[in-house]
Amino acid sequence: MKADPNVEKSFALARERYAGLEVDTGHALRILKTVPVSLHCWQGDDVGGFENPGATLGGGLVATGNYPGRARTPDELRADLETALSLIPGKHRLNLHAFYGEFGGRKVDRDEITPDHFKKWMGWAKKNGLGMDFNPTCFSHPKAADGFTLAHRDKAIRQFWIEHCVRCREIGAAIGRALDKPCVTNLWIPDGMKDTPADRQAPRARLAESLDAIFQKPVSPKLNLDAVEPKLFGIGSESYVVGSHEFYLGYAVSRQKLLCLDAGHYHPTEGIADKISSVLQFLPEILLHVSRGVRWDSDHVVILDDDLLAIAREIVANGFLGRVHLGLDYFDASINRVAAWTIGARSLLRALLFALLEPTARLRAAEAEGDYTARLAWQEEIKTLPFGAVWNFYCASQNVPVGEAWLAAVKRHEKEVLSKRR
Ligand code: RNT
Ligand code: ZN
Repeated sequence: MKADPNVEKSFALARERYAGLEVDTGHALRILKTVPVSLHCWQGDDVGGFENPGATLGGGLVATGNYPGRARTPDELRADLETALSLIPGKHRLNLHAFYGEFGGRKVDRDEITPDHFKKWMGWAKKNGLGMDFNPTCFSHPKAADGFTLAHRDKAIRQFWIEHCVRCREIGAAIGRALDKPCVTNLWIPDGMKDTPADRQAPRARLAESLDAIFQKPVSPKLNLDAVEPKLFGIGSESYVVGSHEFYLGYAVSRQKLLCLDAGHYHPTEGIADKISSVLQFLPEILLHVSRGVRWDSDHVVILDDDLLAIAREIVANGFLGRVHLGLDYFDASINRVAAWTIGARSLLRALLFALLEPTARLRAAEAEGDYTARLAWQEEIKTLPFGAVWNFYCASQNVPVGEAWLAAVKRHEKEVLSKRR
Protein backbone atom coordinates (compact mmCIF):
# COMPACT_ATOMS: atom_id res chain seq x y z
CA MET A 1 0.00 0.00 0.00
CA LYS A 2 1.36 3.45 -0.94
CA ALA A 3 1.78 5.61 2.16
CA ASP A 4 -0.26 8.82 2.08
CA PRO A 5 1.58 11.60 3.98
CA ASN A 6 -1.75 13.25 4.81
CA VAL A 7 -2.86 10.15 6.71
CA GLU A 8 0.23 10.47 8.92
CA LYS A 9 -0.19 14.22 9.34
CA SER A 10 -3.87 14.02 10.27
CA PHE A 11 -3.09 11.20 12.67
CA ALA A 12 -0.37 13.23 14.41
CA LEU A 13 -2.84 16.06 15.02
CA ALA A 14 -5.54 13.67 16.19
CA ARG A 15 -3.14 11.92 18.55
CA GLU A 16 -2.29 15.26 20.14
CA ARG A 17 -5.94 16.18 20.58
CA TYR A 18 -6.71 12.84 22.24
CA ALA A 19 -3.60 13.05 24.41
CA GLY A 20 -5.00 16.32 25.76
CA LEU A 21 -7.95 14.28 27.03
CA GLU A 22 -5.66 11.63 28.53
CA VAL A 23 -6.54 9.19 25.76
CA ASP A 24 -3.61 7.19 24.40
CA THR A 25 -4.29 6.48 20.70
CA GLY A 26 -1.35 4.07 20.44
CA HIS A 27 -2.81 2.01 23.26
CA ALA A 28 -6.26 2.08 21.62
CA LEU A 29 -4.83 0.76 18.34
CA ARG A 30 -2.80 -1.94 20.07
CA ILE A 31 -5.99 -3.22 21.69
CA LEU A 32 -8.10 -2.96 18.54
CA LYS A 33 -5.58 -5.15 16.73
CA THR A 34 -6.31 -8.01 19.13
CA VAL A 35 -10.11 -8.02 18.76
CA PRO A 36 -11.39 -10.67 16.36
CA VAL A 37 -14.70 -10.34 14.56
CA SER A 38 -16.32 -13.58 13.44
CA LEU A 39 -17.31 -13.27 9.80
CA HIS A 40 -20.52 -15.19 9.09
CA CYS A 41 -20.16 -17.44 6.06
CA TRP A 42 -23.88 -17.15 5.33
CA GLN A 43 -23.71 -13.58 4.00
CA GLY A 44 -21.83 -15.00 1.01
CA ASP A 45 -24.60 -17.20 -0.39
CA ASP A 46 -27.85 -15.94 1.16
CA VAL A 47 -27.88 -18.68 3.84
CA GLY A 48 -28.03 -21.42 1.20
CA GLY A 49 -25.48 -23.97 2.42
CA PHE A 50 -23.94 -26.75 0.36
CA GLU A 51 -26.19 -29.73 1.00
CA ASN A 52 -28.22 -29.39 -2.17
CA PRO A 53 -28.01 -26.58 -4.70
CA GLY A 54 -31.69 -25.65 -4.97
CA ALA A 55 -32.49 -25.74 -1.23
CA THR A 56 -34.93 -23.18 0.08
CA LEU A 57 -34.19 -21.22 3.21
CA GLY A 58 -36.37 -22.17 6.18
CA GLY A 59 -36.84 -21.35 9.83
CA GLY A 60 -38.47 -18.01 9.05
CA LEU A 61 -35.20 -16.57 7.72
CA VAL A 62 -35.33 -14.54 4.50
CA ALA A 63 -32.58 -13.05 2.39
CA THR A 64 -34.22 -10.59 0.00
CA GLY A 65 -32.64 -9.42 -3.25
CA ASN A 66 -31.05 -11.11 -6.24
CA TYR A 67 -27.74 -9.35 -6.72
CA PRO A 68 -25.65 -11.44 -9.11
CA GLY A 69 -22.57 -13.38 -8.04
CA ARG A 70 -23.71 -15.45 -5.06
CA ALA A 71 -21.11 -18.06 -4.03
CA ARG A 72 -22.29 -21.50 -5.19
CA THR A 73 -19.47 -23.69 -3.92
CA PRO A 74 -17.14 -23.76 -0.91
CA ASP A 75 -14.25 -22.65 -3.13
CA GLU A 76 -16.23 -19.67 -4.37
CA LEU A 77 -17.23 -18.77 -0.83
CA ARG A 78 -13.62 -18.97 0.34
CA ALA A 79 -12.46 -16.79 -2.55
CA ASP A 80 -15.07 -14.17 -1.64
CA LEU A 81 -14.15 -14.33 2.04
CA GLU A 82 -10.49 -13.87 1.18
CA THR A 83 -11.34 -10.71 -0.75
CA ALA A 84 -13.39 -9.34 2.15
CA LEU A 85 -10.68 -10.22 4.68
CA SER A 86 -8.07 -8.40 2.60
CA LEU A 87 -10.10 -5.19 3.11
CA ILE A 88 -10.72 -5.53 6.85
CA PRO A 89 -7.92 -4.50 9.23
CA GLY A 90 -6.86 -7.03 11.88
CA LYS A 91 -7.00 -10.82 12.31
CA HIS A 92 -10.45 -12.34 12.40
CA ARG A 93 -12.53 -15.50 12.52
CA LEU A 94 -14.83 -17.49 10.28
CA ASN A 95 -18.28 -18.39 11.53
CA LEU A 96 -19.48 -21.53 9.78
CA HIS A 97 -22.92 -23.15 9.76
CA ALA A 98 -23.17 -26.94 9.73
CA PHE A 99 -24.84 -27.12 6.32
CA TYR A 100 -21.72 -25.60 4.75
CA GLY A 101 -19.89 -28.91 5.14
CA GLU A 102 -18.12 -30.46 2.19
CA PHE A 103 -19.90 -33.70 1.48
CA GLY A 104 -18.28 -34.68 -1.83
CA GLY A 105 -21.61 -34.84 -3.64
CA ARG A 106 -22.94 -37.47 -1.22
CA LYS A 107 -26.10 -37.11 0.83
CA VAL A 108 -24.97 -36.73 4.43
CA ASP A 109 -27.86 -35.99 6.73
CA ARG A 110 -27.54 -33.61 9.64
CA ASP A 111 -27.31 -36.47 12.13
CA GLU A 112 -24.36 -37.94 10.22
CA ILE A 113 -21.94 -35.02 9.95
CA THR A 114 -18.40 -35.43 11.31
CA PRO A 115 -15.30 -33.24 11.65
CA ASP A 116 -14.07 -34.76 8.38
CA HIS A 117 -16.69 -32.80 6.45
CA PHE A 118 -15.11 -29.59 7.74
CA LYS A 119 -11.44 -30.51 7.30
CA LYS A 120 -11.02 -28.28 4.29
CA TRP A 121 -12.53 -25.31 6.08
CA MET A 122 -10.20 -25.89 9.04
CA GLY A 123 -7.17 -26.13 6.76
CA TRP A 124 -8.17 -22.95 4.99
CA ALA A 125 -8.71 -21.12 8.30
CA LYS A 126 -5.33 -22.28 9.56
CA LYS A 127 -3.57 -21.20 6.38
CA ASN A 128 -5.17 -17.77 6.64
CA GLY A 129 -4.53 -17.36 10.38
CA LEU A 130 -8.26 -17.29 11.19
CA GLY A 131 -10.05 -18.62 14.23
CA MET A 132 -13.33 -20.45 13.64
CA ASP A 133 -16.79 -20.63 15.16
CA PHE A 134 -19.58 -23.07 14.42
CA ASN A 135 -23.37 -23.44 14.40
CA PRO A 136 -25.78 -26.35 14.22
CA THR A 137 -28.19 -25.86 11.32
CA CYS A 138 -31.68 -26.59 12.68
CA PHE A 139 -33.62 -25.18 9.71
CA SER A 140 -33.90 -25.66 5.93
CA HIS A 141 -34.58 -29.36 6.45
CA PRO A 142 -37.64 -31.65 6.08
CA LYS A 143 -37.47 -32.51 9.79
CA ALA A 144 -37.81 -28.79 10.64
CA ALA A 145 -40.54 -28.10 8.09
CA ASP A 146 -43.35 -27.77 10.66
CA GLY A 147 -41.39 -25.17 12.60
CA PHE A 148 -40.24 -27.40 15.45
CA THR A 149 -36.91 -29.10 16.13
CA LEU A 150 -35.53 -29.59 19.66
CA ALA A 151 -38.94 -28.79 21.17
CA HIS A 152 -40.89 -31.04 18.79
CA ARG A 153 -43.64 -33.14 20.32
CA ASP A 154 -42.32 -36.17 18.41
CA LYS A 155 -39.48 -37.72 20.35
CA ALA A 156 -37.82 -39.16 17.24
CA ILE A 157 -37.57 -35.73 15.67
CA ARG A 158 -36.17 -34.25 18.85
CA GLN A 159 -33.65 -37.08 18.94
CA PHE A 160 -32.59 -36.37 15.36
CA TRP A 161 -31.81 -32.73 16.22
CA ILE A 162 -30.15 -33.65 19.50
CA GLU A 163 -27.84 -35.94 17.57
CA HIS A 164 -27.10 -33.13 15.10
CA CYS A 165 -26.23 -30.71 17.91
CA VAL A 166 -24.10 -33.26 19.76
CA ARG A 167 -22.12 -33.77 16.57
CA CYS A 168 -21.79 -30.01 16.12
CA ARG A 169 -20.16 -29.69 19.54
CA GLU A 170 -17.74 -32.44 18.57
CA ILE A 171 -16.98 -30.61 15.35
CA GLY A 172 -16.51 -27.42 17.39
CA ALA A 173 -14.01 -29.23 19.60
CA ALA A 174 -12.19 -30.59 16.54
CA ILE A 175 -12.00 -27.05 15.18
CA GLY A 176 -10.67 -25.79 18.51
CA ARG A 177 -8.03 -28.51 18.50
CA ALA A 178 -7.02 -27.89 14.89
CA LEU A 179 -6.71 -24.13 15.29
CA ASP A 180 -5.48 -24.12 18.87
CA LYS A 181 -8.13 -21.68 20.05
CA PRO A 182 -11.65 -22.33 21.29
CA CYS A 183 -14.51 -22.47 18.83
CA VAL A 184 -17.81 -20.89 19.91
CA THR A 185 -20.63 -23.20 18.85
CA ASN A 186 -23.87 -21.25 18.89
CA LEU A 187 -27.26 -22.90 18.96
CA TRP A 188 -30.27 -21.17 17.47
CA ILE A 189 -33.50 -23.02 16.69
CA PRO A 190 -36.60 -21.68 14.95
CA ASP A 191 -39.20 -23.41 17.17
CA GLY A 192 -42.32 -21.37 17.67
CA MET A 193 -45.91 -20.73 16.61
CA LYS A 194 -47.59 -18.35 14.23
CA ASP A 195 -50.67 -17.97 16.37
CA THR A 196 -51.51 -18.01 20.05
CA PRO A 197 -50.50 -21.35 21.56
CA ALA A 198 -52.70 -23.32 23.89
CA ASP A 199 -49.61 -24.64 25.63
CA ARG A 200 -46.59 -22.43 26.06
CA GLN A 201 -45.16 -24.62 28.76
CA ALA A 202 -44.65 -28.10 27.35
CA PRO A 203 -42.44 -27.09 24.38
CA ARG A 204 -40.19 -25.17 26.76
CA ALA A 205 -39.89 -28.14 29.08
CA ARG A 206 -38.99 -30.30 26.07
CA LEU A 207 -36.42 -27.76 24.88
CA ALA A 208 -34.73 -27.64 28.29
CA GLU A 209 -34.59 -31.43 28.29
CA SER A 210 -33.15 -31.55 24.76
CA LEU A 211 -30.51 -28.97 25.64
CA ASP A 212 -29.45 -30.92 28.70
CA ALA A 213 -29.07 -34.00 26.53
CA ILE A 214 -26.96 -32.07 24.01
CA PHE A 215 -24.66 -30.65 26.67
CA GLN A 216 -24.47 -33.78 28.76
CA LYS A 217 -20.98 -34.75 27.72
CA PRO A 218 -18.34 -32.36 29.07
CA VAL A 219 -16.22 -30.71 26.38
CA SER A 220 -13.14 -28.73 27.32
CA PRO A 221 -13.74 -24.97 27.14
CA LYS A 222 -10.24 -24.75 25.72
CA LEU A 223 -11.67 -26.39 22.59
CA ASN A 224 -15.34 -25.48 22.43
CA LEU A 225 -17.65 -22.98 24.10
CA ASP A 226 -21.44 -23.50 23.97
CA ALA A 227 -23.72 -20.56 23.29
CA VAL A 228 -27.52 -20.36 23.10
CA GLU A 229 -29.42 -17.69 21.16
CA PRO A 230 -32.86 -16.36 22.14
CA LYS A 231 -35.33 -14.56 19.92
CA LEU A 232 -38.55 -12.65 20.39
CA PHE A 233 -40.34 -13.60 17.18
CA GLY A 234 -39.73 -14.77 13.63
CA ILE A 235 -41.64 -15.09 10.39
CA GLY A 236 -44.10 -17.88 11.12
CA SER A 237 -43.40 -17.65 14.85
CA GLU A 238 -44.93 -14.25 15.50
CA SER A 239 -46.93 -15.26 18.57
CA TYR A 240 -44.59 -17.58 20.35
CA VAL A 241 -40.92 -18.52 20.30
CA VAL A 242 -40.00 -21.44 22.54
CA GLY A 243 -36.44 -20.20 23.07
CA SER A 244 -37.32 -16.73 24.29
CA HIS A 245 -34.96 -14.33 26.04
CA GLU A 246 -36.08 -15.32 29.51
CA PHE A 247 -35.90 -19.00 28.65
CA TYR A 248 -32.30 -18.87 27.50
CA LEU A 249 -31.22 -16.34 30.12
CA GLY A 250 -32.36 -18.77 32.77
CA TYR A 251 -30.83 -21.68 30.93
CA ALA A 252 -27.47 -19.97 30.36
CA VAL A 253 -27.17 -18.77 33.94
CA SER A 254 -28.18 -22.07 35.50
CA ARG A 255 -25.95 -24.15 33.18
CA GLN A 256 -23.19 -21.53 32.78
CA LYS A 257 -23.43 -21.45 28.99
CA LEU A 258 -22.71 -18.41 26.85
CA LEU A 259 -25.79 -16.35 26.09
CA CYS A 260 -25.91 -15.01 22.53
CA LEU A 261 -27.49 -11.58 22.24
CA ASP A 262 -28.57 -10.85 18.67
CA ALA A 263 -29.19 -7.15 18.07
CA GLY A 264 -32.22 -7.96 15.90
CA HIS A 265 -33.97 -10.30 18.32
CA TYR A 266 -35.84 -7.89 20.57
CA HIS A 267 -38.60 -5.33 20.29
CA PRO A 268 -37.72 -2.90 17.50
CA THR A 269 -36.69 -0.13 19.90
CA GLU A 270 -34.99 -2.41 22.42
CA GLY A 271 -31.20 -2.36 22.16
CA ILE A 272 -28.81 -5.02 23.43
CA ALA A 273 -26.14 -2.57 24.69
CA ASP A 274 -27.73 -2.23 28.12
CA LYS A 275 -28.04 -6.00 28.50
CA ILE A 276 -24.28 -6.59 28.36
CA SER A 277 -23.31 -5.41 31.85
CA SER A 278 -26.44 -7.04 33.25
CA VAL A 279 -25.89 -10.56 31.98
CA LEU A 280 -22.13 -10.41 32.59
CA GLN A 281 -22.84 -10.11 36.31
CA PHE A 282 -23.92 -13.74 36.17
CA LEU A 283 -22.13 -15.24 33.16
CA PRO A 284 -18.40 -15.46 32.52
CA GLU A 285 -18.71 -14.87 28.77
CA ILE A 286 -21.28 -14.00 26.14
CA LEU A 287 -21.58 -13.96 22.37
CA LEU A 288 -23.01 -11.06 20.40
CA HIS A 289 -24.68 -11.38 17.02
CA VAL A 290 -24.09 -7.93 15.66
CA SER A 291 -26.93 -7.29 13.29
CA ARG A 292 -29.30 -4.48 12.26
CA GLY A 293 -33.04 -4.79 12.27
CA VAL A 294 -35.05 -2.25 10.30
CA ARG A 295 -38.57 -2.25 11.77
CA TRP A 296 -38.24 -6.01 12.34
CA ASP A 297 -35.50 -8.66 12.56
CA SER A 298 -34.56 -7.87 8.96
CA ASP A 299 -30.82 -8.61 9.23
CA HIS A 300 -29.64 -5.53 7.36
CA VAL A 301 -25.91 -4.92 6.91
CA VAL A 302 -24.37 -3.49 10.08
CA ILE A 303 -23.58 0.23 9.91
CA LEU A 304 -22.02 2.73 12.29
CA ASP A 305 -25.26 3.81 13.95
CA ASP A 306 -26.11 4.73 17.53
CA ASP A 307 -27.01 1.16 18.47
CA LEU A 308 -23.65 -0.15 17.30
CA LEU A 309 -21.73 2.64 19.04
CA ALA A 310 -23.62 1.91 22.26
CA ILE A 311 -22.79 -1.81 22.05
CA ALA A 312 -19.09 -1.17 21.46
CA ARG A 313 -19.01 1.45 24.21
CA GLU A 314 -20.50 -0.87 26.81
CA ILE A 315 -17.96 -3.59 25.98
CA VAL A 316 -14.92 -1.35 25.94
CA ALA A 317 -15.68 1.08 28.77
CA ASN A 318 -16.38 -1.80 31.14
CA GLY A 319 -13.30 -3.79 30.15
CA PHE A 320 -15.35 -6.66 28.73
CA LEU A 321 -13.40 -7.23 25.50
CA GLY A 322 -12.03 -10.50 26.86
CA ARG A 323 -15.49 -11.79 27.81
CA VAL A 324 -17.56 -10.83 24.77
CA HIS A 325 -17.25 -12.78 21.54
CA LEU A 326 -18.23 -10.73 18.52
CA GLY A 327 -19.90 -12.20 15.45
CA LEU A 328 -21.71 -10.59 12.57
CA ASP A 329 -25.16 -11.88 11.65
CA TYR A 330 -27.03 -10.47 8.68
CA PHE A 331 -27.77 -11.45 5.11
CA ASP A 332 -28.42 -8.95 2.38
CA ALA A 333 -28.80 -10.33 -1.15
CA SER A 334 -29.54 -6.95 -2.70
CA ILE A 335 -25.96 -5.62 -2.80
CA ASN A 336 -22.52 -7.02 -3.53
CA ARG A 337 -22.06 -9.66 -0.84
CA VAL A 338 -18.33 -9.06 -0.38
CA ALA A 339 -19.09 -5.39 0.17
CA ALA A 340 -21.74 -6.40 2.72
CA TRP A 341 -19.14 -8.28 4.77
CA THR A 342 -16.61 -5.47 4.41
CA ILE A 343 -19.03 -2.71 5.39
CA GLY A 344 -20.34 -4.60 8.41
CA ALA A 345 -16.94 -5.66 9.72
CA ARG A 346 -15.34 -2.27 9.16
CA SER A 347 -18.29 -0.60 10.87
CA LEU A 348 -17.99 -2.82 13.92
CA LEU A 349 -14.25 -2.20 14.15
CA ARG A 350 -14.84 1.52 13.79
CA ALA A 351 -17.36 1.44 16.60
CA LEU A 352 -14.82 -0.38 18.79
CA LEU A 353 -12.15 2.16 17.95
CA PHE A 354 -14.53 5.00 18.72
CA ALA A 355 -15.14 3.40 22.10
CA LEU A 356 -11.43 2.82 22.70
CA LEU A 357 -10.85 6.54 22.13
CA GLU A 358 -13.49 7.62 24.64
CA PRO A 359 -12.16 9.68 27.57
CA THR A 360 -13.99 7.34 29.92
CA ALA A 361 -12.06 8.42 33.01
CA ARG A 362 -13.20 11.99 32.46
CA LEU A 363 -16.85 10.97 31.97
CA ARG A 364 -16.81 8.79 35.06
CA ALA A 365 -15.15 11.46 37.17
CA ALA A 366 -17.89 13.91 36.24
CA GLU A 367 -20.50 11.30 37.06
CA ALA A 368 -18.89 10.49 40.43
CA GLU A 369 -18.96 14.17 41.33
CA GLY A 370 -22.60 14.40 40.40
CA ASP A 371 -21.69 16.81 37.60
CA TYR A 372 -24.16 15.48 35.05
CA THR A 373 -23.89 18.74 33.14
CA ALA A 374 -20.23 18.09 32.36
CA ARG A 375 -20.96 14.42 31.61
CA LEU A 376 -23.54 15.36 28.99
CA ALA A 377 -21.37 18.13 27.57
CA TRP A 378 -18.47 15.71 27.13
CA GLN A 379 -20.62 12.96 25.69
CA GLU A 380 -21.61 15.42 22.96
CA GLU A 381 -18.11 16.82 22.36
CA ILE A 382 -16.72 13.30 21.90
CA LYS A 383 -18.82 12.87 18.78
CA THR A 384 -16.74 15.31 16.75
CA LEU A 385 -13.25 14.41 17.96
CA PRO A 386 -10.91 13.53 15.02
CA PHE A 387 -11.66 9.83 15.19
CA GLY A 388 -11.63 9.32 11.39
CA ALA A 389 -7.95 10.27 11.23
CA VAL A 390 -7.10 7.54 13.74
CA TRP A 391 -9.15 4.99 11.80
CA ASN A 392 -7.44 5.88 8.52
CA PHE A 393 -4.04 5.56 10.15
CA TYR A 394 -5.02 2.17 11.56
CA CYS A 395 -6.12 0.90 8.13
CA ALA A 396 -2.88 2.13 6.54
CA SER A 397 -0.79 0.53 9.28
CA GLN A 398 -2.66 -2.76 8.81
CA ASN A 399 -2.10 -2.66 5.07
CA VAL A 400 -5.75 -2.45 4.08
CA PRO A 401 -7.31 0.29 1.95
CA VAL A 402 -7.80 3.66 3.61
CA GLY A 403 -11.24 5.28 3.48
CA GLU A 404 -13.44 4.38 0.53
CA ALA A 405 -10.51 2.87 -1.40
CA TRP A 406 -11.71 -0.64 -0.48
CA LEU A 407 -14.67 -0.22 -2.81
CA ALA A 408 -12.46 -0.26 -5.92
CA ALA A 409 -11.11 -3.66 -4.82
CA VAL A 410 -14.64 -5.00 -4.40
CA LYS A 411 -15.62 -3.72 -7.85
CA ARG A 412 -12.55 -5.39 -9.36
CA HIS A 413 -13.46 -8.70 -7.70
CA GLU A 414 -17.00 -8.29 -9.00
CA LYS A 415 -15.80 -7.75 -12.56
CA GLU A 416 -13.15 -10.47 -12.56
CA VAL A 417 -14.86 -13.13 -10.44
CA LEU A 418 -18.51 -12.57 -9.48
CA SER A 419 -19.76 -11.50 -12.93
CA LYS A 420 -18.55 -14.81 -14.40
CA ARG A 421 -20.83 -16.84 -12.10
CA ARG A 422 -23.88 -17.26 -14.31
C1 RNT B 1 -31.86 -16.29 13.43
C2 RNT B 1 -30.62 -16.14 14.20
C3 RNT B 1 -29.47 -17.00 13.75
C4 RNT B 1 -29.31 -17.05 12.25
C5 RNT B 1 -28.10 -17.83 11.78
C6 RNT B 1 -28.12 -18.07 10.31
O1 RNT B 1 -32.81 -15.37 13.75
O2 RNT B 1 -30.22 -14.80 14.23
O3 RNT B 1 -28.31 -16.58 14.39
O4 RNT B 1 -29.25 -15.77 11.70
O5 RNT B 1 -28.00 -18.98 12.50
ZN1 ZN C 1 -28.33 -14.41 15.22
